[in-house]
Amino acid sequence: MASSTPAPCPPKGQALLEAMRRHLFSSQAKSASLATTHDHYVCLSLAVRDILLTSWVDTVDTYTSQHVRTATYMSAEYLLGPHLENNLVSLGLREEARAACEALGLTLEEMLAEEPEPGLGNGGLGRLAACFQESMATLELPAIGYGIRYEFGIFRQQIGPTGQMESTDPWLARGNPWEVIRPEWSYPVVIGGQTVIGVAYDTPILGYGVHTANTLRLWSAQAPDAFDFASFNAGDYTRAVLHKVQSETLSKVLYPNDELEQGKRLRLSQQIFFVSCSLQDMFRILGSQGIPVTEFHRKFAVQLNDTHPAIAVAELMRLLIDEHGVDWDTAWSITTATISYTNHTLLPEALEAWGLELFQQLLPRQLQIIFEINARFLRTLRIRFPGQPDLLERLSLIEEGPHRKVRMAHLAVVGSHTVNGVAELHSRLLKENLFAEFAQVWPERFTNITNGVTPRRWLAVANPPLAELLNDAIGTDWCRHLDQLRKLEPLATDAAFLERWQGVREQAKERLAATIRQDTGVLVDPSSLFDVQVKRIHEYKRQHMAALQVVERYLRLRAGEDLPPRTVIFGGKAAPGYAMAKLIIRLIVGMAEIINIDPAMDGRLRVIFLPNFSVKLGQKIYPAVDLSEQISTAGMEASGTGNMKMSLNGALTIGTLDGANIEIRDRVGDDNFFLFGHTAEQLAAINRNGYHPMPWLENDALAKEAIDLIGSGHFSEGDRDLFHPLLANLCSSDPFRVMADLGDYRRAQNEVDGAWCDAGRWSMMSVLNTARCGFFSSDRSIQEYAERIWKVVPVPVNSCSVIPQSS
Ligand code: OAK
Repeated sequence: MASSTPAPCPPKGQALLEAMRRHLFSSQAKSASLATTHDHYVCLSLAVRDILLTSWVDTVDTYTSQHVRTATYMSAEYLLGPHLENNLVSLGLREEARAACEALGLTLEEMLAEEPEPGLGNGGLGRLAACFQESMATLELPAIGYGIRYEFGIFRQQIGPTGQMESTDPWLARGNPWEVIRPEWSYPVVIGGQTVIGVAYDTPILGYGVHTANTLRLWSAQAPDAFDFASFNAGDYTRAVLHKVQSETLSKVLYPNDELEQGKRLRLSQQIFFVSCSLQDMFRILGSQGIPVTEFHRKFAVQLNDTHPAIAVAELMRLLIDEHGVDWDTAWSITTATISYTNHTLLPEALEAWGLELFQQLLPRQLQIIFEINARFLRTLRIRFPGQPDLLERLSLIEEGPHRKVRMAHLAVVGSHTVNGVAELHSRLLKENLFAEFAQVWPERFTNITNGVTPRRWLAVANPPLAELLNDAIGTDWCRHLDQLRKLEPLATDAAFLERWQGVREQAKERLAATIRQDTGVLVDPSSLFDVQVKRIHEYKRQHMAALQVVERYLRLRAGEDLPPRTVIFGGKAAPGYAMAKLIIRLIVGMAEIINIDPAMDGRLRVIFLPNFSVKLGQKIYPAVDLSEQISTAGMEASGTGNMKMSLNGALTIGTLDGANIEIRDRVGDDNFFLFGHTAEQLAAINRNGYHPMPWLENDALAKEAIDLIGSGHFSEGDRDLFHPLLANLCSSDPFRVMADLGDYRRAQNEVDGAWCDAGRWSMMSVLNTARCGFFSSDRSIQEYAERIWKVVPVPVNSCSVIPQSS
């Protein structure tokens, strides 16, 4: 707790302070003497919530009274991150809250640290959904986010000597001041003949500097009855609560797989559960506004965030036909005019396909509808493409064979008016590969919308010193119009500005160094080059290639080479069942243990694995990155969004021509980006000729030495077997083409070393990265969705409360 005498509170801070005191009594039922830090956090959050409630209620009133066209975003994941600071920034009240805390002998940082983050997502897809919600509100677009209120979010990761250890994430254990339960909006969903009830929990999503507060509506599963009285009276207590327990399992926990489909019964149940509740909610809204169901597509645009909600195609048909008496053809026109689908990966292991038996057991009526959709679809194909039964089989919604399956991506494409990829290259590859034949059938259906990130969370909240420098240098408009960052360009050669820029960067690096010390016990030098790769651990993202590079650097330093000091920082979770990803973590941890205590390194190399990468931790990391590692195998990373967050905060990228890296390089300029590696086309050509890593490895003495060192047990306490699966894979099939790119990666890393030695030039390149990254705002992405796909227009909310405009 702060002990110095607090400065006098400004008027709004005074109001917050009073509200905090009031909530301590009326919400927490405590006196000051018994209040914990968590109580104070809850009181501050409730005080902030009181302020934003006006906007929230006014927004709903405005949308309802004006019968506005509404975008609804359906996503199984929302990786939201903490709300408090984001809401304070959106309301322009961060400094007032700081003053209020200080008046109570607290610090704002203590309060922020108390907030558990809602980790209701795995990685890129879930975080994008969260950025999009915030941008929709900021752009004053009528929108609702629909998803699942998982009781346990993404697992917590601890790092021990054996690598990753998982534990549960009980983020709701102490309550959640940001949500409101709406028991009056609950809907039945029949799954496998049993009825489950979905209850709405609403969270306000504030726009920045506007009065719009949209709703994120997450469904929690409940049994229709607390228990079965017949069993209870017969003394069978377990049976009496069985259905309750089974039902509530539906929203219990987030599946921790990123881009890996496991085809589990519970997962399909989760999907129909949240999709059906959401669609029923839309019918309820329609009814409450007196709009006929045949106008569904005029009232709502429904965006599917990948195929997890693709069952919506069949469920909307079912609701229209069975519940609302609409005929098939009208229902189909409405459905396809309503739904659009975003694909987020080309990886085949992420493609959802549900076994027919399971589908039949759980969702017999929806399966019947899917068969009918398919029959009609194949009939039109047969007429357009006569005599091509193979084409029909390839495009069918049903995969034939001994285990017939429903192809959810095909259902999504057939049921949507628009299908988009998330970066230029990704959208092109979708049209050329995954959906090539669909693109021949419906070329006009496919488009691209490049991803973006919200500058509020990823700059204003995460990096206040940089935000302040920007405000001084180019005004405050950048936060709503990120293109304004262009105004920084002339300052990239201004010595006084560069000095301030350097100061901001040093602050961020010192802050991260303190976190590293706290979380890992390792001391790092904030003046060393911070080389960072944080993202889910996956072989296609090639953390093992970065690890090999670190081993090579270690060998070169030991051999007496003079290289500038580097701190190589890794972070990210591995899916609990993904053995190779866990082994990669184990390797990094083993390397860190040896390298960080080797006196021969003389402080010139540190390796860090930061445990439990999350939105909160990301906010500390992104501002402190000098070198952003975006090194996926070309053609495999759909877009990436960490690449945008780092570049926006002034990092330089070392990267392949993959995903949005290509567009980042196009914008920041090839002089300000370290490019390496084969292109997707080159890799395709190599693959056609039959790839083998050995020829690449045989010509590369340093790579061989690094692999041998790992194989010798140097990083595994003498255990020569531990990393065998990883090394054998690299040397035999090398599915992610590490060996083909390793030499060029080394060349680019050497260029980085050279560039880092010219501090002035590096700073200039850093400024240019920020200056030219305005395109990658999620406001721009959402503007494109709204104009090109949803046809939804802004509806400003007038409110009597005043919102200050500053970041
Ligand atoms: C997760 C599960 C299934 C399918 C895709 C994902 C996913 O997270 N994909 C990621 O989506 C991000 C947002 O579009 C992209 O930036 C990442 O490149 C992509 O891997």
